[in-house]
Amino acid sequence: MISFPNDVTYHPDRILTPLKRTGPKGKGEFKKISWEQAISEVASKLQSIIDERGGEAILPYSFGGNQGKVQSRAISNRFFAHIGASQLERTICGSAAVAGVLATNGQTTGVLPEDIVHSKFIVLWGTNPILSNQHLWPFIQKAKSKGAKIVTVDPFLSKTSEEADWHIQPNPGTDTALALGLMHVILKKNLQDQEYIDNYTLGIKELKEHVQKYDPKTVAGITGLTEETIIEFASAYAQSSPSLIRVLIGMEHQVNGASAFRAVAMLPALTGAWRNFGGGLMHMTYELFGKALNWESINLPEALANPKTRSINMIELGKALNNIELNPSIEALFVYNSNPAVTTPNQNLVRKGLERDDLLTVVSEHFLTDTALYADYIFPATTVLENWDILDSWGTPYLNINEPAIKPLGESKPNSELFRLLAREMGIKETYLYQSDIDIIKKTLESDHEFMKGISFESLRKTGGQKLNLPEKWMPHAEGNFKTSSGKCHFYDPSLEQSLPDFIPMEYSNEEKKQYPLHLLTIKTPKYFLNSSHANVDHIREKEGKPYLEISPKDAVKRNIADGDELNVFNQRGRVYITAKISNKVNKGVVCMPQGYWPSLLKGGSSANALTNDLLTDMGRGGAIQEAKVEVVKV
Ligand SMILES: Nc1nc2c(c(=O)[nH]1)N[C@H]1C(S)=C(S)[C@@H](COP(=O)(O)OP(=O)(O)OC[C@H]3O[C@@H](n4cnc5c(=O)[nH]c(N)nc54)[C@H](O)[C@@H]3O)O[C@H]1N2
Ligand SMILES: Nc1nc2c(c(=O)[nH]1)N[C@H]1C(S)=C(S)[C@@H](COP(=O)(O)OP(=O)(O)OC[C@H]3O[C@@H](n4cnc5c(=O)[nH]c(N)nc54)[C@H](O)[C@@H]3O)O[C@H]1N2
Ligand SMILES: [Mo]
Repeated sequence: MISFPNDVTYHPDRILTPLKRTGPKGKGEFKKISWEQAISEVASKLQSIIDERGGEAILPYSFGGNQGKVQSRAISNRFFAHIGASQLERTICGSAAVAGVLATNGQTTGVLPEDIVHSKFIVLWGTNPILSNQHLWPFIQKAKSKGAKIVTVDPFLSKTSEEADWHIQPNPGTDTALALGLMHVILKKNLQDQEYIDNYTLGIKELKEHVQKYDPKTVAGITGLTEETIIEFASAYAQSSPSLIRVLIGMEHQVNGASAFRAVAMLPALTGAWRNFGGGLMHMTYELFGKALNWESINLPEALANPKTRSINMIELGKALNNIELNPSIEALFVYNSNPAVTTPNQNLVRKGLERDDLLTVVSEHFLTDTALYADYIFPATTVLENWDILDSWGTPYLNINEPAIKPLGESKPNSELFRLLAREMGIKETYLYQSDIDIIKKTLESDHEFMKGISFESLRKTGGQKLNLPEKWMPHAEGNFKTSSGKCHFYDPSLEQSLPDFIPMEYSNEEKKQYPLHLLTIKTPKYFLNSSHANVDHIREKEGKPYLEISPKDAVKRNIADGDELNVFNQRGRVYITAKISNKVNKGVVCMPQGYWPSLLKGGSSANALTNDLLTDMGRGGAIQEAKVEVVKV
């Protein structure tokens, strides 16, 4: 078992005082200093940068560490907006997926998680719920016990795929072609729901013409699947009812990632799956909270209206830190709720940036992460057991309140308090920077929306979390009601750069293909890490075991690699030393290693993201992290 209190809050390695760097960057040599000194020095350094180079020379960097609305955005966003900092495009997770689904449906809230128990044919498309969506898995099992067939679509034989009735294993990044191929078969076999299409969709004529070229033979060539598999999958999906496709983010990290989501999202409208309770697409639920809560309390318009400052995409952190032509160049990086030296693609470029002696790096953390090693100043952050917050949900309709269970340990402070202290030190007068956490939460809950009936600050304190007050049977598109500009499901949209989703693969030169012939997946296979979180805890890392490169028998033989051999996996961006595991979990041509391990704790000092790409996706400006080619040799 892992225990959050023991493994995080009370962990002996926890940082409990502010620290100031004493040795070279990256070496982890620090001395303890007081909050007064740390705040005074950081505030004065930020102020000098603002005076000399302008606020845009400061870049905040935050993401998934804390997803509470108060500790992830309210005060920090006001602070950075006020000082005119560069804005961060926070697109590393979900952005491309959302952009794709929105292009088709206009909203991402489809079937709700608990309603999956009514489904009879469940496609887990590029998602691995046994590991990555553990609260959904029991409902999938319940559906299975009631006779549902479970299908996974995944280039990797994930834990979930091992449990599924049918694992369909396409080449990575080819889902757009597969989805269009399924549509080809469905239309050819006349398995579509014509009435649903006529009433609630736009562009069937264009789609029909478009999918002509995605015949099973062509799609088999692209995906590596057999023609029979494609035909059988299309038929089984279209003829089962209720049929559900569950997507999360797995296939978004490809150059074609958003198009894949856009195409997959069309399938339930083509077959009319939305008509049946438990049928349709299951994705996110943020729109429900968008309506339910008073978001202006978090994203205070008067505080955020100000800056028209430039945006830097978080995927491109390495490029941004090393770009001397940026005007102004980045002089200060302020990291909280994130560990970019591990989780951001193109790790070596990120580290090269972090090594810059002229860069002021400030990190707020629980632990001395690989990012914090490069900090000039580290602030000790509270954990969720020690601060207030309010949390919406990514994929459920439950609203949660986070009430501190204990007083902050040591000198740790919530992120919100850190930014209040900096604001005060910098002489900022605006009262919105000093609003208390509880006041923000209470105001966020001030909403007359019907979804909030029966939910209040007091009731949430009693229950911890409550389901939004939704209609008993949530069937958003049983009768259309898409949230697109036309109110219909968009098979075709001339306002988009691609009016129809198309499979456009990454182009590699013959030279590159020869040098780096293997497609590398770097996915969340560790059960007990949350991205890079918890990967520093010895007994958790022991439970996960050391990382392996999964390689197919054919690719291994070709390279004279045996199980357990030490390997050097490399490309033009970096190299990772890792042990071989010959397995049938990947097809020939694909290799896979886990993400999340800290480079500093691995032999060779690099982890998965040393090999990944910082290219952006086709829509949504996400990261094509999985578009990485490598070669492997024995060391
Ligand atoms: N244990 C654990 N749980 C987690 C996390 C964690 O780190 N550890 N992280 C959390 C976070 S931040 C997120 S975003 C969610 C993500 O949860 P998921 O959306 O489930 O995403 P992943 O686990 O990244 O990938 C799911 C599957 O997609 C597959 N995949 C990769 N490329 C492709 C492709 O091109 N096509 C298809 N069809 N499949 C592909 C991978 O092989 C993998 O098995 O998980 C959350 N849950
Ligand atoms: N190769 C590859 N790279 C990936 C992915 C992949 O599948 N493959 N997945 C991507 C995805 S989906 C995501 S979401 C990102 C996640 O990437 P990150 O956002 O970097 O997430 P974590 O690795 O969990 O790091 C979060 C850090 O925040 C700290 N933290 C937690 N709570 C608090 C708090 O209240 N205050 C402060 N100051 N700090 C706190 C934790 O200690 C931890 O070090 O990684 C992405 N990177
Ligand atoms: Mo994520």
